[in-house]
Amino acid sequence: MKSIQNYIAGQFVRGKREFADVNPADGTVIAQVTEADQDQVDQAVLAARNALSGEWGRLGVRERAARLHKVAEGIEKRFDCFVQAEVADTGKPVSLAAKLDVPRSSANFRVFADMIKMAGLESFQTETPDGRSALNYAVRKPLGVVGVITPWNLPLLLLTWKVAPALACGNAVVVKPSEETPATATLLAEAMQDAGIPAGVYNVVHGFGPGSAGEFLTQHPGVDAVTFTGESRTGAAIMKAIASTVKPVSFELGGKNAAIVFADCDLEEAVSGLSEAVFLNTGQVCLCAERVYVERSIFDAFVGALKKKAETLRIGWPVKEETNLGPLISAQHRDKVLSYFRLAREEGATVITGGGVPEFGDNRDQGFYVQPTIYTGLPESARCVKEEIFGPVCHVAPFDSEDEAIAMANDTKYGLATSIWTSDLKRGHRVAQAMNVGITWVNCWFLRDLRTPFGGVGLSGIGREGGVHSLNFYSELNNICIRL
Ligand code: NAD
Ligand code: 6OH
Repeated sequence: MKSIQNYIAGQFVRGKREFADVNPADGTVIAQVTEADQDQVDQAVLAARNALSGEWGRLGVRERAARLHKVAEGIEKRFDCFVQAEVADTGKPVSLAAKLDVPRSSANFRVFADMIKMAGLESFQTETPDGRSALNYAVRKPLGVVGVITPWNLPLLLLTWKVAPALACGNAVVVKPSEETPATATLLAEAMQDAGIPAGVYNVVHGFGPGSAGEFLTQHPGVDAVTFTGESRTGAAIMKAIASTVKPVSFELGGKNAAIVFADCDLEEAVSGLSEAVFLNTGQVCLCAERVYVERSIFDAFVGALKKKAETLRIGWPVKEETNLGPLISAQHRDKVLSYFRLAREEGATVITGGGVPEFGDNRDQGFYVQPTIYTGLPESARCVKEEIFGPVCHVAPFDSEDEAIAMANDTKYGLATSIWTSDLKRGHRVAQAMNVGITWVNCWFLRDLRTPFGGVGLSGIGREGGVHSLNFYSELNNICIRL
């Protein structure tokens, strides 16, 4: 049986306890994972602290950036291993891991390596009212030891999205990947070693949240900042846990994202874009649209076309090239999604397609699949319209005016992403600017430029990462004022 270990101070280390890593496609155990105890988390934090005062702390920005480019090369060199590990852990289709997760992970290192080399900071020539003059300028310093806690849906992509800028800014990290998807974080340690990232700069501790590595890390007095991606209620628990030590936090949390489809859109483009926005990664992307608002005159045509798309998705073994819909991550998560399928019916939904579990007649019946599902007919107050489900499911509702669409889209405690589908450019701008979210796409979805601000409002998060926003979060700025 494969074993997945912690990575502390440049060494792969076992612990006293192990837990099973399960393949969501058929429920089989694919590896045993070492669970880090308090001692090992202490060791990882100490290793990171020591690394800051060692070679890593003395490296200039150019050399740091060069090594991060080598990490990207190391990911590319192990491309197939990363793809296989991600597919086995998550059940996502191999085509998706090869197109999205792994290429984006090396891109994360390349972009932040380049950005830190180019990054400038403010300076001000100062004149005070009492006639003195000074020069003010800021310098960037690492935060120190950064705790990185990540979810299971895009494991390597989301981990490197935080690790790359943290290292670019000169920090050392202790990462706690999701217990559901431990493999690629440990594999990344090999790329770190090859790239000459000194021991202790990148540490991995495996385990769970409460009473395990996640909690040990967030509560650790030696951790200077915490960056977290995951559920909103986990964000709240982490915030509580770290309140007494007053650390900076960056939170990328859940969503209940809306899409607004106007009658003047290119219908084919909108249907195909929304099929991705609803079903990509089996709906397990924080940016996925679970609420789709469609102008009444094209409502029936849109629903019919989206149903057709949903029914032609190829649900199957994740390792097969032709598969474009895999299982959900776990039995527990499938129970949650199925409980919303039941609730939708109780709340009075019309089932356009799906709403159940596919039958294969082979080992996939022990996996965690659900059907791609579309509902209509729910009131806006329904729990299925208000709560994040995180599965391949959406509710489609009609609207009659732009104002009504905006009001419905914004009627949520979340505020991560929206997509707007229209061929009227002015309307696209106007509606985009009315959205209470961190990210709005017009005539596209999940089209990323890593220099742009990324994050959410309300229950969807605190702060922004991406581009200079990441550099600013992962740095302390020291402003220096020189009397002239
Ligand atoms: P989760 O919150 O259950 O777990 C995320 C991580 O937090 C895991 O590593 C987990 O072990 C750890 N954790 C759990 N409890 C903890 C605690 N008390 N202290 C410290 N660590 C703890 O999230 P998930 O189920 O893995 O991921 C799905 C959720 O993540 C969805 O809500 C989704 O919307 C959200 N998400 C958001 C973004 C974004 O960018 N906004 C991106 C991806 C996923
Ligand atoms: C959430 O599941 C997806 C998040 C995506 C990013 O953080 C990104 O940088 O594209």
